[in-house]
Amino acid sequence: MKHTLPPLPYGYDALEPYIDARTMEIHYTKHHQTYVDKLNAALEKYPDLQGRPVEELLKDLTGLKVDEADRIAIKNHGGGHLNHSLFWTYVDPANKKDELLSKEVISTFGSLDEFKKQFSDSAAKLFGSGWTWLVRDGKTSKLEIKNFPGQDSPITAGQAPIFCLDVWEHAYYLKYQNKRPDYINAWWSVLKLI
Ligand code: MN3
Repeated sequence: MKHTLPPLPYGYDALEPYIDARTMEIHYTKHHQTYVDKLNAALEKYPDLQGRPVEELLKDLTGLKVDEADRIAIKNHGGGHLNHSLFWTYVDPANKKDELLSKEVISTFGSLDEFKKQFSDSAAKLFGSGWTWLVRDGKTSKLEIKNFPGQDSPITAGQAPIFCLDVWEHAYYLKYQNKRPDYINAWWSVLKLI
């Protein structure tokens, strides 16, 4: 079984003007597709792993019986595949506000504005390429804002994904160039979950 690009349930222009159609098209059909293809290539030698969901591979990353180079490839490209699959669902224009989550965010961070400020700061400060996440910690069950470098998945670190922001330059460069804070600001307009 090969991993495949999940269908995008909305048009490339659905997040305009905040995230432009050209960026969405390239991000989904080129960047995400490449992670899928390279994950499949990394699993070629391991037929017993090919049927396992990418979440399982990433949760059990250190326990996989694979060569070290392939473990790194599964981490990077499996992470890239899962991160993008989740990212597309979090910004789905059909999403509604999650009242329970919003209440928990307010009780954890003080207010929605304070949460957004902390999350935006974290995303702005992330050095190089990576993702900023709202996660639920596996041990404390508390909500936390976390940066992960590259395509590392919170799942590998024992944290449950709530939502995320892709701060790789490929996610915003065409429209925002070096102005990452403008992209972060715009992204709040397409995140309807809180
Ligand atoms: Mn990306």
